[in-house]
Amino acid sequence: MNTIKILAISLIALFINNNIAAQTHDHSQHQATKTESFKVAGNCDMCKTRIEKAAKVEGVTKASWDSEKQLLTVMYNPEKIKTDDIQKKVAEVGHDTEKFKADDKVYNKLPSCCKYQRN
Ligand SMILES: [Cu+2]
Repeated sequence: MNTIKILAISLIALFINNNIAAQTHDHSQHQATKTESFKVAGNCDMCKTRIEKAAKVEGVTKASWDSEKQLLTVMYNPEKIKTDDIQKKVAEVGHDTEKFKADDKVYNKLPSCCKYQRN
């Protein structure tokens, strides 16, 4: 009876330890590169090219915009850049993001096919 108890406790302890080790490992991976998605308004393939190009600044390793979801996914190094700064860059080329609105002047200069609906 006692042996079983000890065995059970050991197993639980082992399980918890493993979990902590896994979490620590995950955390260190996240610090190197982080993946995040945020809303970016746009229409066509031209928008996609423009948005992704604008988002690929230093510290960003990957930028991919989904026109259906109106969502930009970026892989970046949080030590080098913040997502706010990436959003600003995207807004600068005429595309509204979750946090930053593009300048009207820049928006008005977009080709007609790229003039997405604004709120
Ligand atoms: Cu477009």
